[in-house]
Amino acid sequence: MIWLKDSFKKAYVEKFIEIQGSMPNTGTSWEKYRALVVLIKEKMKISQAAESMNDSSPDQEKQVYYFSLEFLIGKLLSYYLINLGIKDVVQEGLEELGIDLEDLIAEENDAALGNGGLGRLSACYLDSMAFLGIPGQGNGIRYKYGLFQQKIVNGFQVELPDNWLKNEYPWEMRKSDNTVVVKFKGHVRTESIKGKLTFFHEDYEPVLAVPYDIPMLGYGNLNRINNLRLWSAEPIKDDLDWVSFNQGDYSKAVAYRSEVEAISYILYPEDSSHAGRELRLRQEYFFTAAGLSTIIRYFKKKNNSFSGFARKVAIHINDTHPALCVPELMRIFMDEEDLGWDEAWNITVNTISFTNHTILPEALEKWPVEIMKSQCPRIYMIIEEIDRRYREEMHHMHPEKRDLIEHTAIIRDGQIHMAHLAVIGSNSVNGVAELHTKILKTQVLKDFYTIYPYKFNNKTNGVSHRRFLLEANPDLSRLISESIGEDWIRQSESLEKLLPYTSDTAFLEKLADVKYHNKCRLANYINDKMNIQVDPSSIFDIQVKRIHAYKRQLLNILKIMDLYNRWREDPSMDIYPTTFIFGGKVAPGYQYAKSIIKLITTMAQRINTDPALGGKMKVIFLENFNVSLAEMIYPAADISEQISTASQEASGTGNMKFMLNGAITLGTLDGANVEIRRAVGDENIAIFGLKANEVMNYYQWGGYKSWEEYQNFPRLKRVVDQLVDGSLGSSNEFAGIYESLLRDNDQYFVLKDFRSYTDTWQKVNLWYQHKLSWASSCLVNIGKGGVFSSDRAIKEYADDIWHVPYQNEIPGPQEQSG
Ligand code: T68
Repeated sequence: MIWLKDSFKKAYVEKFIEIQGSMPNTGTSWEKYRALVVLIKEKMKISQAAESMNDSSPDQEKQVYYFSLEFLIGKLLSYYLINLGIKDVVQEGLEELGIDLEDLIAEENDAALGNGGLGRLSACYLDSMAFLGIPGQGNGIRYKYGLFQQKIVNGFQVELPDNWLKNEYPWEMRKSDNTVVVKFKGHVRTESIKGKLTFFHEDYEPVLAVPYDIPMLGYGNLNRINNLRLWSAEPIKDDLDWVSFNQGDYSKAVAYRSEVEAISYILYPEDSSHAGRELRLRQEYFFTAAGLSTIIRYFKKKNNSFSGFARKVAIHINDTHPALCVPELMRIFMDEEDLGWDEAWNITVNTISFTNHTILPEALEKWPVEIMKSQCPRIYMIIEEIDRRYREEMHHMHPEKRDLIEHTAIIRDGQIHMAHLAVIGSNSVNGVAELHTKILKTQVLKDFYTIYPYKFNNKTNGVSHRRFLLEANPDLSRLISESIGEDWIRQSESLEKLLPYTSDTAFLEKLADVKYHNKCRLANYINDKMNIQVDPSSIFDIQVKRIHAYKRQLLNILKIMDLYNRWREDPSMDIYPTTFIFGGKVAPGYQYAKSIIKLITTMAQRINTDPALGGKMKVIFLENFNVSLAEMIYPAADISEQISTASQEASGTGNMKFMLNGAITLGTLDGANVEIRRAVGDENIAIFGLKANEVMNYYQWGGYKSWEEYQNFPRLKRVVDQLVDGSLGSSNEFAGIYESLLRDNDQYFVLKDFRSYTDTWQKVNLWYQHKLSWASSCLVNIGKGGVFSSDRAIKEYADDIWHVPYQNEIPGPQEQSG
């Protein structure tokens, strides 16, 4: 689809008049934005049902369904204009109409239907599937409220609702015709009919699942427009309960309505803990059941037997949140399609694959049997039966290993272990970086690894380099394309062609200019938003991600406190001026992490207003870190802080986004940092701290005494004491942090790693002063970043897990013009 400027202008004006009944120059920015989105959708003919458009052949091509409670897609307009190859034409055409495209882009809400890494990963994966021509559909929830918006008030996080659907969301299309009913509660009546046990789910609470589809457009690939299907929960009658109304019980009817609407009301803001709330379980069953019913309906249109199901359908579950796919698919096959247990089980296991994203024990999902039984009684029966058969089979295979069975069973101590259900019910279990997969095999899921070694595999995460480099960093993209051509946009590994330029001074200077320009952009934003001036020629040392104890923002701010102490003592200290930038949200109930924000903002206030420093240090906490802000931050970074306690960060993906934009990683050997180091070489990354096996040995055998670290290093003792000795104000705000370090023996080894962290930071600071050496290392990071593209990751999923073909040679948008 290519427009010439004049035909675009004509089409746009006509569309605007059609929608608004007036000329564009009379409209608001919002109206202009909406008209542009509607025009693009029509032009691409994506108002048709995506499934029929992609697959008109009688024989169904294999479909991949990516089930996730989170899709953090961010803004689409600007990105889609790039993917369609029409951004320039549209920009110029609008300009001639007196409209600034940037104003329209600013109107779009950032769709924040996710918390962080896991949610953004699913968005990147849909992007790459569309690009690679894989028929891959997302399945999730259309939350009325996305992740809260963060304000910083008096240094504290305050949460505001994210009412992203307040205006309409023009990318989505409601597909009422595909509405399905999901059944909750009630009870199951069992009857033997012609010698066969038959199950009737009675007195259930019906919930309508109404799908809204968002088109997923890959770069240059218009033959394949995929679909993100998000389900909204609605009551079955417009206003009143189907039963209670007839019985005159209005309050019950109203309760029914709000209970139903609650299901898709809000995204849970916890990114790393499991609270076990009933509503969360209802969300999980809701989108799982609705998604599966779509899959079955579509499959039945094209096939008359289920025997080939797993050859035509791959269902991927993003963490355990959609693990009810296992019993629900069993239920459909047995109760609705009349298959026997064994056949249903074979198909189910062969269809489903599972990714684990965390080893934090508090994040592992467990549901009390009682909640499952009351919300999903039939599903509970099936889980019980899966568990019974699993135990029986294990007993036959390993009669001597009672412990093994107990450790791996699904139901234990009145709880349902969702990771166990997911492992047993799927054909593939993958971790998200090599180290993480190894920890799964040898620690967290080691018993399962002995039982099903063939299921385990690694798929190191990847990020959309088109979103986080091509779109986010236009100047760098231009420099790259001018030097090595445009192949890298479609083949991220081609970025390696940049490597010969590491000794080209002129090129390195251009690279440094681009970085400087991006830093100015961020500095202006900071000035506008916070009225703080930061020096774009200072080092931008950045840590942006969710705030969590294991990610150790604390280590970073203690380092800053230490530096500040030393600088005040010795103003002539040879340290290059640095701007420390933080950003990230905290789950509203996570008090400890909230106090970390307060510590950062307290130090920021102090340092930024200290005239004696002469601006050598600044500390910035950027509020409301989200996808759009991220796209401005990564291109402006010199140092990428990836400092989690080794073994705790499954992969990280911010590390990859920073790298692709030419930042140097300062990090521990954790998650994908390990692979980043291997890719760039020791001399192009700064690594410090305990190794994963050292940390795990301490966890297992003890032997760490944080008190000793504190006592033996005066600089460290001083910053820890400053948390509670009144230097930061009279309140007792940071006592909890202090206690976590000393009384609770510093679970995340902040004190243990402090010395090597500050030493390494100082070396990096010196290194930065050798401009060419630094720029050359930045370039190595960009050149080696291609392997961390989600295209690579998705090809691996397609080859090893889903067994679907993809296109390797995809023409760019320009070449498709006709
Ligand atoms: C992240 N996990 C990992 N979880 O922490 C990160 N959890 O290392 C990894 O790179 C990323 O997944 C992608 O694999 C999360 O982001 C969640 O967001 C989450 C959400 C709900 C419940 C539990």
